[in-house]
Amino acid sequence: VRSVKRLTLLLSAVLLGGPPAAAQPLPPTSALAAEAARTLNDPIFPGLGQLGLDVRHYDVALTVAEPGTPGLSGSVTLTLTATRPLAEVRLDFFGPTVTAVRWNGQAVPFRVDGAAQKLIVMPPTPLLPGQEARLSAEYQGTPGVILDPDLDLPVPLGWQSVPGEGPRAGANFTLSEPNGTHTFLPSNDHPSDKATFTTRVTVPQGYAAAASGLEGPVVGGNGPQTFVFTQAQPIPTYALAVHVNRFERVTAPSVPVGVNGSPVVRRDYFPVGTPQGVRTVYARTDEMLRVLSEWFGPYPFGAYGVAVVTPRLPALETATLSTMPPTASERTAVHELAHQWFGNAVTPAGWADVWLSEGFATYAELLWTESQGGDGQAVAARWHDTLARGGTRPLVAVQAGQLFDRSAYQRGALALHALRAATGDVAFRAFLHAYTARFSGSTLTTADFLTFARARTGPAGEAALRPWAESPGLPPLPPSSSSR
Ligand code: TYR
Repeated sequence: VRSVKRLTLLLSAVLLGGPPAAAQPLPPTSALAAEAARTLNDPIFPGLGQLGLDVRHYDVALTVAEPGTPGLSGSVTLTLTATRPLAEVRLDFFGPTVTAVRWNGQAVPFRVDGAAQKLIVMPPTPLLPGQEARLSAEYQGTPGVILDPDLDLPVPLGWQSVPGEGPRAGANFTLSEPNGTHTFLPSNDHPSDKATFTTRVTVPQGYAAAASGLEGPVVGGNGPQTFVFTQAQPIPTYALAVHVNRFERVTAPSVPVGVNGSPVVRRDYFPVGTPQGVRTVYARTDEMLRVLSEWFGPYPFGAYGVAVVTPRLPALETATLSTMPPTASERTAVHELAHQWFGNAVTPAGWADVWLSEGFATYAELLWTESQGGDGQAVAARWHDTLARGGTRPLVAVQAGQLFDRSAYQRGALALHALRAATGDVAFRAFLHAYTARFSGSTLTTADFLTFARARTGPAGEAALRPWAESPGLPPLPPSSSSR
């Protein structure tokens, strides 16, 4: 969703008395086809996305007939618009076999390009800026496997299957950052195109599904049941959570830290048999929500909680429902919660800017430590030591292996510590509130961040950030901020 552009289109449609596209002459067909093949040209993942495509909403229906096995059947309707004429719609997809595609309800030709990981759809007429269309796809089979050795993750990305073993039930869930969502969902799989989601998951009796957003009534009685979730605020595709397991759904009183003090629904999902020690890590989520919202501004979504998985994978900040391994610490819990603001609501425009997610989430760990009476400056000093010993780089990543490295996390966090030291706590907090208010629901680059910091905190704030953003070496440890 690119709301500013949408507003501009809407305004010009109103002012000109018709859709703006009608007035523009169309380029010749061959030029349109070449245009349609352009991706978003992300410097780290150049193949992702389609230039000019804007997906506003995904209405996803997934059926998991045998939890714990990879098989899946899906049906999705995307609400699309375009910011340039598109003769073809090229969605990222490396999933099961596509059986049907419809355009505004009418069957249309399509093809799958496995090498490019695209589902290519030919609409009856090009999609023009300002027009909206509904593209539906049906698919069934086994999701693709996306391995990126550079990322150092222990599993392939995307749709996960955990076979049942002994008393443990089979389970499935998504672990998609950065580019795994298109293993199970045809999508414009790049953070610059955020969208809202309706997710319906059908599972056998005895199982439960969980997904990003607020849960609606369960559909179905005896036999398979369908769980429905509405994610009403736009999120990046990688942040979509889908979980299937034999779950205990544990609710807690809502916490009034949403926009204008609105209640944030609290629910956690624990696989049946999850030990108490694992659950204890989440006993203070309400306090974490209060502490972080004081620093960051209102919590941006309608719900928060975790879904615990059994494999020992890295935790992931899936929207409204963080995905947590059984080994996660309280510190990891704070980190994933902070990502709801930074990553899910305020989103880096491309993968090179991922420190805007990881640096802020890491800094939240320090803020939480301080709120519990701990020594934040000691935390910062440890980060600085780690970077001094292990090496570091400027904040904007230039290759996949850097996305989740020490510099994205600790150097990114120290950049914020430097800003705080330069401005004092009061101005730093005001800056964070203004930042989330300005960029929640949208995306930004590192350059946008620096511009915004200068506008809000003046040349001193920008000067504190610059060396962290740009210097090849390690700037000195910022001093502890006084509570000015
Ligand atoms: N973003 C995660 C964090 O909170 C790390 C991660 C990255 C986890 C990619 C999974 C993944 O696929 O730090």
